[in-house]
Amino acid sequence: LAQDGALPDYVGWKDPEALIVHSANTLETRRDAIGRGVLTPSDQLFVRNNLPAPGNDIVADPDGWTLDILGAGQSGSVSLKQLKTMGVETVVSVLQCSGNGRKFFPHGASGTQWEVGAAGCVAWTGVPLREVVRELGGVMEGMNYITATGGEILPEGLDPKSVMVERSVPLAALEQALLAWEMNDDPLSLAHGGPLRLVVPGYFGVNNVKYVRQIAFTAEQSDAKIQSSGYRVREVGVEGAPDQPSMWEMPVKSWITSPLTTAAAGRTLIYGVAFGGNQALGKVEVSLDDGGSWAEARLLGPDLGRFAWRPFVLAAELAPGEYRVVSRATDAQGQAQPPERTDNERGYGHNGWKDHGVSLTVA
Ligand code: MSS
Repeated sequence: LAQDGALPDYVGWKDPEALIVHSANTLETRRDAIGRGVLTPSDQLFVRNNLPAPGNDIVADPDGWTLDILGAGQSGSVSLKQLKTMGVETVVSVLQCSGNGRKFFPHGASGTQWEVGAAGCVAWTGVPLREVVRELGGVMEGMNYITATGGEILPEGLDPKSVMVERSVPLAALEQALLAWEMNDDPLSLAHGGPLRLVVPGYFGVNNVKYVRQIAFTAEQSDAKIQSSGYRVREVGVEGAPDQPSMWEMPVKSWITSPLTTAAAGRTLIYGVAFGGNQALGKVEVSLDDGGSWAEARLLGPDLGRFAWRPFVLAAELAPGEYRVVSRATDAQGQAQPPERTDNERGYGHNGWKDHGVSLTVA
C-alpha cells in the first residue's frame, strides 16, 4: 500500500511529482501540474479504482482479451483482435470522477477528498460501439441501456452485486461510446483499464468501465449496487436509491490552474481549463473580484472536439493587493456554471464557480 506518498506498483510508471496519492486506489493530479497543453500526459492522469486493479497479466496479451456482447442481433464473444478489424476512431475526451470537487462540500461528504485533479483530458483510440453493434445485427428491440461489466476478480465471501463494477448508461450514448484499446497513442495501461475499456465521452468517469468483459444491451439498468444506489445524487443524509439521478452526463465546468497563491505585480497571465461536458464548450470568463465583473478569456488551441477541454488564458494587469480569481464557463447551448455547489450526500458533480476560484496575493 501507499506509504509516504509513494506510488503503488501498478502505477509505478507515473510521475510522482504530479500526483497526490490519497490511497492505493485513488491518485489525484496536482492542480499546479495541470499544464497548458490540451492533452493530459498519461503519467500525470488521475487514477480511481473502486476495487483493486486486476493483475498485470491481463495486459500481457491484449489481442487475446475477449468481450461478451449480449442483447444484440447476434450475441456472443469477440476478441480484441477481431474488434480491431471492425473500425477505428480517435476521440479526445475529459475523464472526470463524479466526486471531483468533493473537498469543497462543507458537510464533509464521504469518499476521496478530490479538489480539482480527479480529471484530465486524453485521446482514446478504439472502435465505436455502434460499429460493432452494426456488425452484430443491431441492438435488440426494447433495450434502453448499455450495461458494461468490469473485469475485476471479485473478492470472495461478498455478494457480487455489492462490489462488482457494472454500469448502465442510456442507449442514446451509443452515438459516442467507444471500445478503446489505446490512450494517448499507447496501448491502454492496466491503470486506465487495459486491455479494453468502454469510454463514454461526455459522461462521468464511473461510466467508463475498465477491463470491460461484457457489454449488454438491457431493458433495465444494472441491479449492481454501484448502479442502483451508488453514484446517485440525493440530499445530505439520504440513502442512495434507483429513483435518484444517476451520475451520467457531465455539465460545463472550469477552474484556474495558475497562478494559485501569489503573483508579482504587473502583467500576469491567468490560466485554467474549461470544458462543456456532454456539450461543446462555448466561452470562458474570468473575474478578479469573485464575480463582481468578468472578462472573456482566450481559448488556447487546438480545439480537439466536443468532449475535449480547452486551456484558457487571460492577461491581467494586477496592482498589489488581494484578489479572488474565479472562472465561469458556458457551454455551446448557453448553459453557464452556477455560482454555488448543489449540496448532496456524496459530494457529486460540483461545478459551482465560487469554490473553484483561487485567492491570490499580489505584491
Ligand atoms: N472501471 C472498473 N472496472 N473498475 C473501477 O473501479 N472506477 C471508475 C471508472 N471505471 C472503475 C472503472 C471510476 S469511479 C472512475 S472516476 C474512473 O474509472 C477513473 O478512471 P482512471 O482511468 O482515471 O482511473 Mo469516479 O466517477
